[in-house]
Amino acid sequence: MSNGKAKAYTNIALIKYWGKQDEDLIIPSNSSLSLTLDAFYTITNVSFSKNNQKDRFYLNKQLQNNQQSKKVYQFLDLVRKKAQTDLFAEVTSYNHVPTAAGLASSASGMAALAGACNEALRLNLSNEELSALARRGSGSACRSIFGGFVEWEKGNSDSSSLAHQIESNHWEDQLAMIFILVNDRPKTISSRLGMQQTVKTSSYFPIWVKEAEKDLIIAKNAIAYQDFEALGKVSEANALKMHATTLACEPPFSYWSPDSLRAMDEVRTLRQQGFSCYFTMDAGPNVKVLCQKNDAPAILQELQKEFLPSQLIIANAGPEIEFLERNVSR
Ligand code: FM0
Repeated sequence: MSNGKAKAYTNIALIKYWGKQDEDLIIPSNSSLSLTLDAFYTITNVSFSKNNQKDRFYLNKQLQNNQQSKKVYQFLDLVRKKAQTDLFAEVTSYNHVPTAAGLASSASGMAALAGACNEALRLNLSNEELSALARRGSGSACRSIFGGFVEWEKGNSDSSSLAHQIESNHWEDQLAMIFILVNDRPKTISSRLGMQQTVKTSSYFPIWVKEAEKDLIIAKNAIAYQDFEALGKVSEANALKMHATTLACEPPFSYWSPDSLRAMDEVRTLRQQGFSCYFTMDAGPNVKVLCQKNDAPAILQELQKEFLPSQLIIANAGPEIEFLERNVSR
């Protein structure tokens, strides 16, 4: 039997990944840039053993059905092939999310699973190689292998599409992200399906890809110069461009709910009042507010006038993947 255990933190993209050039290998159409966060993480233990009759996946102590386990099982098939083993696995995951917010956890989840498998099967992958492997589980997971600011270079093959940390002199430690969890949750389209529809049907998609590459350069410059306004501005603009692609789909769709609009409006109003803050949004209705750590308490106080305390969560920059105990007996 061989065990591996890893802890990976979630990440939120400032320059979004939206669209694949290769759906099977999960190679994106554009490079992206994210901030790893400390507030949400996944701890995953995987044990391969000849005593297992089949794969099993437990999330927060609940055994998941085949549908819920599909991506995990596909990932296990991939690592089994790599390690040339046919042992079945038991995967036990804990998602640490402060409230029952239903926040997406595929980034931290797949990163932790990749890390745990690397340990259990002694794949001896470097963090770069691990990033490429985690990508096969979920694209954004490749960025959760690293801490702080992370760039995922799109690459053009299985081994060249991977993330790395962006050197920033620890500037990320001076930043914060406030999550506004909106209550009016529309029926969501998964990011996998949403981007598939976008690539296939959105007339704005080719423009998006060009814009995202330009925005990425601006964001990297802003990080190099520790220019918060520049980073905030380009992040907000990039998120809006991503969401614009979905409106140009056939049929059109949107991840925004009335409360998302209210939250975005609130951020703009705060900015007019002199608060330095910018929003971003992913494939769901929650709004995330990027600000500087020193300003976070005052901005939080303002947001509390509009939203319930339970709807607001502050996150700081988070670390790279951590490998927990290793226990192998053969
Ligand atoms: O995180 O189809 O990784 O850059 O969150 O599993 O590769 O769940 F806003 C959307 C994340 C997409 C932007 O997509 O998709 C970002 C998004 P997969 P993911």
